[in-house]
Amino acid sequence: MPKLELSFPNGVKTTVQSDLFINNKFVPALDGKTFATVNPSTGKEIGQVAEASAKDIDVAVKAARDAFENVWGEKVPGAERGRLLLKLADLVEANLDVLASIESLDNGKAFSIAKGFDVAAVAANIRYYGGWADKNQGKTIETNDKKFTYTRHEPIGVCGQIIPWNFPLLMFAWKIGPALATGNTVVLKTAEQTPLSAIKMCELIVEAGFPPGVVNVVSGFGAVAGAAISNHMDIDKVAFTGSTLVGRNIMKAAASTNLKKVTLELGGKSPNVIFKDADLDQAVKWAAFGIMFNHGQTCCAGSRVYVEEDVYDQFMDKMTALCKSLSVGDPFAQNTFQGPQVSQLQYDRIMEYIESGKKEANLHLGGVRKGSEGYFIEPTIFTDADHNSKIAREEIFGPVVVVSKFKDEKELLRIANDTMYGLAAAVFSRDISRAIETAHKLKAGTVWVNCYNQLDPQVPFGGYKASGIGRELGEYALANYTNVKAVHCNLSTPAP
Ligand code: TXE
Repeated sequence: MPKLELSFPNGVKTTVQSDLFINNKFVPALDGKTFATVNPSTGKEIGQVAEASAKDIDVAVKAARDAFENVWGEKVPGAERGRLLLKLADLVEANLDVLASIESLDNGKAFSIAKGFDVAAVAANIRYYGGWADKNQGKTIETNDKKFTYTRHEPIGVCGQIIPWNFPLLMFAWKIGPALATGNTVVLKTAEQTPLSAIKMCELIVEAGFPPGVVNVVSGFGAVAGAAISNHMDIDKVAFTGSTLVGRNIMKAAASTNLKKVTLELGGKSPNVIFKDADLDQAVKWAAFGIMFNHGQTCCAGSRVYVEEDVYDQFMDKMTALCKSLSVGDPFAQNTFQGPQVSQLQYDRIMEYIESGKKEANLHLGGVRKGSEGYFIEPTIFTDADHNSKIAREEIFGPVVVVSKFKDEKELLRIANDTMYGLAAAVFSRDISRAIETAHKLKAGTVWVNCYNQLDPQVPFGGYKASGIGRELGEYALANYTNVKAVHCNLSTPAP
């Protein structure tokens, strides 16, 4: 298929392949199908990309299997795998503007944020796992002096990876980094809303020198290409980030096929607790960032804010002023903080929540579309929502926050933890004992103290309860991509 010729308002020009990436080659879908990727700022098509079917997944899996058996896995020393990952990280940095421009166009996030946060973090994550590639070791285990026993951390094999559209390139890095460092090969499906930045990355994967078949990237839809991955009999592990609903389907598919290993990173409805002794100006800034960053399309978004009664009015005044001041608009404009939601479907879902919220709570700010084209929504605050209302319980995945006041700390903790989710939480207080005690009582995989949305490649991320299974990032993620083999060597015990 022809390459897409892209030129951006910031002067960057580039081309992007529109095909599937299998065996280090760009190839059209076997049945020639394509689909449109849309610019969410305008609602207009950017171009057509290949639409993978189950047959294409078969081809990609075969490439990944051949590579695993012959040119990757334990065939390649960790130091060499690490060298390639470090080279890839350097190439990402050398192509920062191009990658960030593509991300901004296809997803709608502000170019400055795509560059300063997303793509910078992509390089940092890949580099971090490059460092791990020759350091993930087993143990020798003492049993008795007639035996030598040890463990090996072996790669699992072919990994299917299915990613969402909210951080297209960063999720790509979170997935391939630990998988490749530990010697697995990959068939990764991008989200149908945002296929372009990952396809561009594939050019860098070739340039870095990864052997053919180690990384295979397919664009396509969840019900077809995604389901083909989770049902595939020759995929050894599936890693998924997306909705809780689809996460359940992926587990079911794994259970009813080859019991492939499953890790899931799913939704959230994260509580953010502001005590009266917090530095209120800072707490307001972090709380606004906690929910409005990435247009609310963040799995760990602080969508439920609980403020201690004594400072509630003050908090609301400051939070309202701050949210009003956020600049919503063209992702390529210099001061933009918030761009459009990713798609018409996501826009509609959020507006439906806002409509239901109007019946259940007090719409304090926003709640309306911004402009006349694209999928822009004004930062929205609800107050006086019952804890059991839909907007207080369900993941909205948009720039919509529910702020409530609390008096009793015990009751607050009960409400904060009364959710099916457990991805993240935050607490603001100047009293460090109180903050840490609260952090320990919140049932979430990540708790931020006096900050929000802080992610480091070294620190694990993942969910309690229905927010997921397994951990990404840090040393912990390596365990999701290795089988532990125990080897018992008999030194001198005669047979019984
Ligand atoms: O997610 P889906 P959607 C949440 C958020 C959002 C909601 C719906 O609340 O509003 O999910 O978003 C692939 N088998 N999150 O509809 O459908 C799909 O192609 C295999 C939270 O976009 O879960 C895409 O690649 N794969 C979240 C990926 O799954 C399937 C990020 C995510 O899409 C599939 C995104 C199937 N049957 C949404 N169906 C987070 N945790 O960060 C779809 N997919």
